[in-house]
Amino acid sequence: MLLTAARLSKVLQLTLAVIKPDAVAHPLMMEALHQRILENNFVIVRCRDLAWRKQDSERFYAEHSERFFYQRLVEFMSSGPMRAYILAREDAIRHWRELMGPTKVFRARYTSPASIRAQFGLTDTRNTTHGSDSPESAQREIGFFFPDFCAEEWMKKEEPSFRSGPIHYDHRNHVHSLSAPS
Ligand code: 3AN
Repeated sequence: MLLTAARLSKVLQLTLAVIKPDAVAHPLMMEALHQRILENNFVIVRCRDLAWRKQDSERFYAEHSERFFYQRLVEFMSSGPMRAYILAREDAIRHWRELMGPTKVFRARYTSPASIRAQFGLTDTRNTTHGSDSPESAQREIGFFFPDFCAEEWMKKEEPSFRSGPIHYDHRNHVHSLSAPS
């Protein structure tokens, strides 16, 4: 698929998106979520499938360690495979969070019925997806999931070309690139 990205004039912003174990467990749901990413004009900069040990989960969610749902969250996030993405778009953080909808699934169904959490979420913990909530957390979370990725370098060297396009979608690796996949 060829995307002509000349439409984009604002600088692309990076965010970290995760498809959580409840959704990855259902291949059709995972495919539907992947399509939502593509349909909503996100550039998929990186994509990786992984699983967490309990310690990874505890470290990632350390800020919630005093909350009543912490243990449940930690167990859940290390209960099976996940898929992580680095996404780029103008205002990527806000757009991805809007697409996910509110944290609480019942609220999402009521206030944002078209959102991902409204449509696919099971409970307030098993709510399908994660998204960074600020540029600072995006930077930290991208580093957590993609330690070899240098956001600063990508913004300097790749962002202008991805913004002005054309860009291609590589079906095999589930990412966009500047050159057509061979
Ligand atoms: P969000 O993921 O929408 O930014 P946070 O950062 O407040 O929400 O919470 C992190 C994760 O903790 C949520 N995605 C959800 O899995 C879980 N969580 C948050 N609030 C609750 C709650 N009231 N009950 C159960 N789990 C929750």
